[in-house]
Parts: sequence; structure tokens; C-alpha cells
Amino acid sequence: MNTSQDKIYSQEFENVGDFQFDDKVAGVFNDMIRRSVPGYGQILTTLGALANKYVTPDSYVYDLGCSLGAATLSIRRSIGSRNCTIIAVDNSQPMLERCQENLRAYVSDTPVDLVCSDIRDIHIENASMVVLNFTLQFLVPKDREKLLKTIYKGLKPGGILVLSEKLNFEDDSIQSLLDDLHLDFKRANGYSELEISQKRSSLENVMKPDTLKQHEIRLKAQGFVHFNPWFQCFNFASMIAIK
Ligand code: GEK
Repeated sequence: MNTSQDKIYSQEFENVGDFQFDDKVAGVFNDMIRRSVPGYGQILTTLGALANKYVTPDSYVYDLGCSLGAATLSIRRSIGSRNCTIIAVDNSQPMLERCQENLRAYVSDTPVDLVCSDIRDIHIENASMVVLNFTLQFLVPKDREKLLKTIYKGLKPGGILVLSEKLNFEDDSIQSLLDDLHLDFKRANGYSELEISQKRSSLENVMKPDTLKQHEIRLKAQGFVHFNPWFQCFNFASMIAIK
């Protein structure tokens, strides 16, 4: 996968606009997400392990907000031949073009349908696994419940949703401690103070994290029987919800 270094916010901008998944971001995304999201590699590996346990023959797997296809690739590698199709969706054309190239680089018996669409417009059916790997947080909060309802309906009984998100915390001391640890993680990965603060401003209007409690309440309200985070590092978590 392309590993061009993310230097997008290294020069000072007069006006930092809202973050967009445009061509510039797509070109450095692999580097950006690995240096910004603690545990990203671990989460990808575990998505494969979960797929191996939960993906049933003749079903669909949905990767919603697939970006460059990292989750899809991990799942596809792990499930072998199960007569399944992975439906990978993103509304950024530059991401999908690169995703297509990444998928072409490997052979597999599992077809991937790449769909350029808003994930709010996707019909979900006969799904044994749905992945929202750091995507739900980019929807306006009022649309999150509706998408989770659609996912719940489209999952087969026993099917799994894996939801990875940045988290907010009710406790201000915990919030500021975990924010600080995350900032140190970014510094240790070579981001300057300027890059960190400009990226933060660009995400302010675009990404609104929920608390773990909000996730749990909303998922259970849709009918999910089992819920638990399986991973947390600082203010990032990955949760499982099983129908
Ligand atoms: C990974 N899952 O590497 N409809 C479709 N796509 C959307 C929407 C929307 N409404 N909103 C955002 N996206 C990936 C990483 S990145 C996370 C996911 C991050 C897409 C957006 O274009 C981008 O590709 C992705 O969701 C979010 O495992 O950048 O922190």
C-alpha cells in the first residue's frame, strides 16, 4: 500500500479549512492514519480474526467508509473461500481509486464490490459482518442512529458489527489525560506542534466523537444483544456488537 509521508499540515495555513477526504489526503492516508490512530494495525489484524470467526458462507460483509481498503484486505485474507462478497463503500472517489489498485495487487476467491456512495444510502442485507472502522464519527450525530438501525436490520442473527471510534469522556480529567497521551503518540510519530494543531482545527467541525456509554445505549436500543469494547488505547476504541 502507498506509504507517501503525510506533510499536509506542515506548512502554516492562513485559514485551515474543514478536513476533506480529497486527492491530497487519499495520497498519504496510509501514513496519516497509522501515525494518528493508536492501535490501528492491531485493529486491522483483529478484524481479520473476527471475520474468520463470524463470516458465514453465502453472506455479505460490508466495509463502510473503506478508504484504501485496509479492513477489506485483512478480512478477505482471513476468510479464504466462503462464497461471500465484500461490499466496500466510500463516498471519496480518490480513496476508491486507490482502494481498487490495492485490491488488484492481491489474488483472492472473494469478490469485492467497490461502491462510491454515501453510507447512509446503502441497503444492507444478509450480512454476517459489518465494519465501521473510524467512519461513524464523521456522520452528523443525528444520522448515526438511523445507520445503526439499517445495519442491525441487515445483519443475520449472530452477525457482528465492529465499530471503531475516537472517544469522548464525561470525566474532564480523564478526557484531558487521554488527549495528552494521544498528542504524545502523534509527537512520537514525528508530527510537529503546527501539524497537530492545524489538523485538530480542520477536524473540529467534521468529527464529533461520542462517549462509550452513548455507543452502548444507542447500539442496545437498536436491538444488539451483546456489546463490549474489545480494544482501547488512549481515546480510541474498537467495539463489537452482536445481533
Ligand atoms: C480503514 N475504514 O482504513 N459516506 C461514505 N463514506 C464516508 C462518509 C459517508 N457519509 N463519511 C466519511 N466517509 C478505514 C478508515 S477513514 C477514518 C476510515 C479516518 C469515508 C471517508 O471518505 C474516509 O475514507 C472514511 O470514511 C473515514 O480501516 O480518516 O479517521
